[in-house]
Amino acid sequence: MPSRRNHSAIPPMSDEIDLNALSDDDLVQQMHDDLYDGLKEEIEEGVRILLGRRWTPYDVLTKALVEGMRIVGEDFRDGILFVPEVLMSANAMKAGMAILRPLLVETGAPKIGKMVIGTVKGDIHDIGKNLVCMMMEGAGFEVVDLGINNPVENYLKAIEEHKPDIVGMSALLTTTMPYMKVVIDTLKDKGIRDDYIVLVGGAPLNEDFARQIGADAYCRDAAVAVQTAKDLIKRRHNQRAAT
Ligand code: B1M
Repeated sequence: MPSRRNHSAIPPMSDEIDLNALSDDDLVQQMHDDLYDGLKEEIEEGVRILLGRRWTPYDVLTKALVEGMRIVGEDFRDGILFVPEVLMSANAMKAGMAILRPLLVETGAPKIGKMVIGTVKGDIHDIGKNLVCMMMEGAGFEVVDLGINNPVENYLKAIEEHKPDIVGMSALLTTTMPYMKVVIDTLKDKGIRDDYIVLVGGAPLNEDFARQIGADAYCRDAAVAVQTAKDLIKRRHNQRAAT
């Protein structure tokens, strides 16, 4: 089992640790280690403990899970972790997210817009996209999740079927991010590009790239995606009201 650099001061054998006995800070450190080691059950337990201590689902998500995944990402990049290990971390992360999902999407608010979103063709990374889905749902958007590895045809079919306000795309690889332009160019060719707000996100993207491919905005993270979606929907409504 991989061992994290700068491991926390807590002894490494997670199954010998009573997670309940740890302070909040130590528990979060331990969860970073457990995520690193792909320990699904420990992550589930940690999430439940933090929620029981009245942490908000958003804080559990960002401080315990997303931060833990950031550390995994660094060591994956540096060749310390490899695909099978990262897959285990990803599964542990997803298990934690599954507990948080109903809490984050719980909202009695009327729907403020609809988004179709998917990870683009050739790309199977979905943790970030799933997070965006959860946060958007929590903010009152209806979300149609196309999953991973989506060719342009999937976006077109979903647009036709669901008539969304927003088309969202996620890409985590430098080799797959250009495919976002394929989708946007196809919308342009069909004369429907301006019918939708197009939002893009994923670690290798930036604002320049989003501008170059003709997206409406680049979203650095899920919280930015929510705020950007709200702002652009509002702007659209105002424009329509003015005409
Ligand atoms: Co992959 N992987 N991976 N990987 N992986 C990266 C992306 C990489 C940067 C790691 C590295 O440093 N080397 C690297 C890409 C390098 C590059 O392109 N320059 C890489 C590589 C190379 C690969 C493979 C090619 C490895 C191989 O096979 N040799 C392979 C590719 C498979 C494929 O897609 N065809 C691969 C496979 C995998 C796993 C399957 C093992 C696993 C994915 C599991 C899964 O997703 N179900 C995996 C993982 C987990 C990662 C890292 C470690 C973590 C990604 C993640 O989940 N981050 C990643 C390293 C990294 O990113 N630092 C890496 C946490 C997540 C919350 O953040 O996804 O950025 P993120 O999402 C954020 C924002 O970006 C934004 O909001 C999210 C939430 O705040 N956002 C959006 C994302 N999408 C959005 C869409 C929006 C809006 C905002 O629409 C509106």
